[in-house]
Amino acid sequence: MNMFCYQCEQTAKGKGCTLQGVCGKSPEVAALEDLLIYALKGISVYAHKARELGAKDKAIDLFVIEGLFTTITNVDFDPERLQEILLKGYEIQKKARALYLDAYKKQHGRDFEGALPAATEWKPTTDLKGLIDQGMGVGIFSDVSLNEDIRSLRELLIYGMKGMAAYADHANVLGREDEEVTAWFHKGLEAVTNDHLTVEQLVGLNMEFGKVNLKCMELLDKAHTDHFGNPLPTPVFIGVKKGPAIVVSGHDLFDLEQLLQQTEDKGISIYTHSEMLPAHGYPGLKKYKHLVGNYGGAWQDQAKEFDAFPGAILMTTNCIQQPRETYKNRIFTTGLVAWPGVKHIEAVNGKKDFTPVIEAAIKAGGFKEDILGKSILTGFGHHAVLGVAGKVIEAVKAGQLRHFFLVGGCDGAKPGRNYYTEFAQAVPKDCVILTLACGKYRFNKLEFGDIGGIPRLLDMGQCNDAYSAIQVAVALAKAFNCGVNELPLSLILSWYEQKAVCILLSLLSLGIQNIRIGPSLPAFVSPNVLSVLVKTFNIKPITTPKEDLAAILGPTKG
Ligand code: SF4
Ligand code: SF3
Repeated sequence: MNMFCYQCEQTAKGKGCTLQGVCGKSPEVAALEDLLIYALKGISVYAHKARELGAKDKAIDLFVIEGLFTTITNVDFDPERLQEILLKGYEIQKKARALYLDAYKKQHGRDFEGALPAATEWKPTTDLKGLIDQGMGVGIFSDVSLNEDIRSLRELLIYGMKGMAAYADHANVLGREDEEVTAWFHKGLEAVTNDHLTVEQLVGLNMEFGKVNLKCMELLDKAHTDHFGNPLPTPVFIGVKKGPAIVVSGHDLFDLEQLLQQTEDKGISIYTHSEMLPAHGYPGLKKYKHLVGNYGGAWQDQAKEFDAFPGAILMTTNCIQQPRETYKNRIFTTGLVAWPGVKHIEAVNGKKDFTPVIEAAIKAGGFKEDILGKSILTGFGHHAVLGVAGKVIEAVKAGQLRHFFLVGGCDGAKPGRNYYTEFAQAVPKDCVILTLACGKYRFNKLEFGDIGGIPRLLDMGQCNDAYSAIQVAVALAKAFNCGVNELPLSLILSWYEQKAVCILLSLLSLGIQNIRIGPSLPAFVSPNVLSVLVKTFNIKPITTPKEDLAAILGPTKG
């Protein structure tokens, strides 16, 4: 076996990528990412123990958050960049050790002498080959004798924390932090090195994590709405405008804002791509006249679409795929995204200079003529939806609005994902579909109409805006004087990468039941762990749109 990775839905044969990642991750990158996770565990053991003694350090916290984010599917494919991160990680480890040992001595009046997990002793070799060899020895199955349920629950927690790290990082660049969220990264990573934890304790920690992730999504929601204003329902143009163009992908709204500022009055049109679509709803971003529209579909269609895009491309977060040679000189990465040979825009004192992207856009020439297109709607965050809550509640009470479906999550390349298109199309006309994340591209260009002025398809935003969906569900439950599980609301989720894992854990931690999940179940969930989830939360895999709709609405009505 060259590598082992099963963290995403696309994993080979539904079991694990062992020769090469289906995502394009090489065994070398897989080993370096395994080593990074190992290094982060060691750092967090110190950081967690230091925090218990009242000592903390911002550089350590940020390194762990960014390190986790780096290992999310489709973020960093560059061995040399990973090498740099690992070498910095060793410096951070030494800092964390000193922080803990000092705090210990201050508290106890003597030196610490106990034993700590092996990861705390990691020392890198300086060459890339040596680091890859080290990484091969610390992967998911390095401890073959580990109980499979313990392994499953540890990986579930690590993947959830990777997702939360992305959200914490986005909040961080906007100057927001929450002590409980930050501290939990260290607590969680320390817990997965603890050989004494039982299955029950790890299940409990996963649920506790779900609550903390909810707090993190709330933090990011606040960071976004304080900085950019509350999203407003907004039509988004999906044609193109003549002239030079830049398309911006990923989730980082702050990157988009900086690019919009730097391209004002330059005659360049800015387009959103994939998870950047909800940006159009924010007053602080929609005010820029040259933010003209949304280009293309979800991430898995990028090679063909970027090829055809006569401008520059900026990837702010996942999901990047191997760039074709035809556009390799006009695609740029920033933040934690990296691809070997692709130009990276670094932040200097929190600010980014996008001049190379702008120059590449001008050089590429842009669109030769306007291409008319229709508009799609976005901007239905919790503020907008709750603003018309009275109308919604009335429609439900009058029997005009029968059921809400949250059909959302990640998109991906598998043919089985047509389920979500067919499901949305089969939802009866007296029901509303809430959606979020990039899975919406399966159906967001179709016509759904409205129910008494309430659009039947409400785009609530990015994956992190699952927070909005939860807020709306809680408010509806309050209005109808029932629990969220008693609402006429069903969750039909699609997952691909680790942000979906943290969102799922948040939903479960709130006690939300009957979630349907697809297109397949996670390979890292062991049969016993799955049976706990099924027994406690009645989680189920999707079947067919017809069968699932009949089960939810009743056979005669569906
Ligand atoms: Fe395979 Fe997904 Fe891991 Fe990539 S991230 S190597 S596709 S399991
Ligand atoms: Fe999509 Fe990659 Fe997950 Fe934020 S952009 S949802 S897959």
